[in-house]
Amino acid sequence: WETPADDRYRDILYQQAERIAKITINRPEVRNAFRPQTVRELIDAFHRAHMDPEIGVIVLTGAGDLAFCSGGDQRIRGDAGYQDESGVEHLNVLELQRQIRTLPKPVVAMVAGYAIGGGHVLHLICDLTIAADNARFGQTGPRVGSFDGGFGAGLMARTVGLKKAKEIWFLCRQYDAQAALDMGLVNTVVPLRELESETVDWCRQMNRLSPTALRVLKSSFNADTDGLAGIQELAGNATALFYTTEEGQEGRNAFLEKREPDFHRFPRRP
Ligand code: 2NE
Repeated sequence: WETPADDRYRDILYQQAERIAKITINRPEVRNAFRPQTVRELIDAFHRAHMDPEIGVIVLTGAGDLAFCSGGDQRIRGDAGYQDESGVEHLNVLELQRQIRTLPKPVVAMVAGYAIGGGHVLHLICDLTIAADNARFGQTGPRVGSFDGGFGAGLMARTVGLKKAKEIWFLCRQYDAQAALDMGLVNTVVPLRELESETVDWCRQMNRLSPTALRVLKSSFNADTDGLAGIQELAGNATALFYTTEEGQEGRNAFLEKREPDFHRFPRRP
């Protein structure tokens, strides 16, 4: 990676190269479990990659080979939720899920080792998942007194089918990389030593394609699931494209020139 990880973060790393941003959860001592600080930093890093016009694709991963992410840090889970440094209980991981889902660039989960609990939902939310052959997937919520009934349940069902999604949540089993591939939970499985190069290869391929086409497609995939918010995303892309047309600009120009707009010259296409 071209840039050294910068030191503004404590729990994550942010690097970039070749129009790819790599965001790494860096808490290997707890299998990359997240705490409020981690989620806060992830939200900042994704916002940074979102806003950077040099970045076309974002990779989310975990430090080391043992885990992508093991979900919420159970050590700081108080009686009413996950506690931050000042003892306030909040996690905001649902906000992070929505952010990954709606930001207009492909997000790729690069998974080595465990993607478990809330960490499993994070890979699910990403647009694509490249798994190493040592990857293991699963939910633990009903075992540890938790659940994710939002995208964690609904998007899971849309991804692997309703029966399989219920099995994943109701039995809390673990699935190896091949089983995950068979049920459509990941896009490909590669030997661990090839994980990074394969992921970069997929990112390079996407970076060679039309960013606008990828952007509109991503919002299209969300549109029906996300109801009006999904339509808003898709329609926002239509508005942005309309702004680039002479017809859109005529409205602005007429306002600034204090005259009536002249839309007659624009075709009423069939
Ligand atoms: C991930 C897994 C399967 C790994 O097992 P293994 O055998 O490879 O490692 P081990 O020994 O269990 O873990 C290594 C160290 O990491 C800590 C462990 O406690 C252990 O620490 P030490 O004993 O060495 O001090 N660790 C691992 N995961 C942790 C976690 N999530 N929080 C704090 N410490 C953790 C195995 O470790 C495992 O099953 N982990 C727990 C997974 C889990 O239940 N996560 C929470 C699910 S709920 C959730 O994420 C959630 C939600 O449902 C809704 C909203 C938001 C979050």
